[in-house]
Amino acid sequence: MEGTAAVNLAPGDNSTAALDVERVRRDFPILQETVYDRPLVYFDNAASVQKPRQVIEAMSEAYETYYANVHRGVHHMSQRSTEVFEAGREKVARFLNAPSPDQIVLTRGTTESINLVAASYGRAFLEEGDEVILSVMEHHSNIVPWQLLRDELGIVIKVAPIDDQANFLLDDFAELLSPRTKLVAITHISNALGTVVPIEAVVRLAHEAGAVVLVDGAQAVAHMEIDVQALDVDFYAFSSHKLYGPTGIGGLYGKAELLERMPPYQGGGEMIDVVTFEKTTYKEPPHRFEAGTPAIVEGIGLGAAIDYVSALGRETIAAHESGLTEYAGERLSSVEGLKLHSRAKERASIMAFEMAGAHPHDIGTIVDRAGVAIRAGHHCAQPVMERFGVSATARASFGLYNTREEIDVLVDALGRVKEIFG
Ligand code: 7TS
Repeated sequence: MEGTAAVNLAPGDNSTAALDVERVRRDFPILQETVYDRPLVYFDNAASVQKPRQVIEAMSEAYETYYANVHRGVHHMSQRSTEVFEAGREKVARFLNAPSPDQIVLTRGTTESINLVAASYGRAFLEEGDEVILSVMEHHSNIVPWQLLRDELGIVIKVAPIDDQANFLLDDFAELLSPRTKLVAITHISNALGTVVPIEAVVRLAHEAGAVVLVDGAQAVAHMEIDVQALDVDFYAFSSHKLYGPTGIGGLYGKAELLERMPPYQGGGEMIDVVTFEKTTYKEPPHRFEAGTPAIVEGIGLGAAIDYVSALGRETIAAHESGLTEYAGERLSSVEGLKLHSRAKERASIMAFEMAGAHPHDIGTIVDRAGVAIRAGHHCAQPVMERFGVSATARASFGLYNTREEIDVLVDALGRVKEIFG
């Protein structure tokens, strides 16, 4: 069936769905490409995932048949663009189980969502001496906005640790909480290690201390079921491009009572109610935080990506990826001289490793010759690199279209790294 996602129900069991990977792979045109005459093995999914044709086609269709600016025109095309764009927001709300689409601010992505909270909520409600808790695993985009606020307001940043196996230490986190803690900004899944943070417990403890919680969901949205109400998070940030959608768009979920109290952080068209030179009044959320023409077609693409992922089912995707992660764990530990950093008990499909004698960039270059795309570097998480005493690691990260055979290709290529550097 054209346009439907590839799920096979196991015979006689309607509750277990297994992912039909071969069929899913046919949805992704780029997977037909070759690199140095080898089939592309794309293991850089934590940086950005590839796009199914359903997303590409939804975006082309918008440009070819109904594109116009949104929220402004009475004409047909503008109304149709607005409808499909706003349907994207509704899909995000359903996908995260937000009570209302009005609680979804569309942004450029996770980075902009976190900066929005720092610039609006932070400036309005934090003051000198107030404490913000981060974890040592944060991506730079969940560190630097708080440092900018520290420079401006004199807030204090505290850092929750992990152990040598990369497990998040909940008890140590609890000890950092104090009556001065106003905000906890924490990743759901570490992009550098794959560690899954126990968000429900973090939120419970933070709320008991009177702090609000912002979760960086950049690495989580495509890999697990997210229910912002069940998690009871105050803010949840994500990027479309890690969710099989286009770049340039993402979102911020916020609790209604918080968004309503927050002042605008950027001024322009779309976010105002009435403007005079004396005084301007602002729209209600989410539009109050969306100054200027939004990423219209990207929003439409994001809606198509959510349809795609939802049709496959996040539980089905998670089961497939957890099988891959387990297999990769076994295969990688058989490679002589390889040290795995991703060893937390609760972890997602991200495998960070080092190899004795070989710089991660050399590993990346050698496996690239075999068609395998992995990432080498500090993964925009320099503090956690320092925690492990390294400046860089190699990282293979899996998405819904990856297979065990592809992991075998990586492991063979790592054998060549060993031959050269071992
Ligand atoms: N937070 C986490 C946990 C991330 O993994 C990333 C991007 C971001 C925030 C920023 O997202 P953006 O879409 O606003 O840029 N992570 C990565 C990565 O691991 N390699 O490249 C980008």
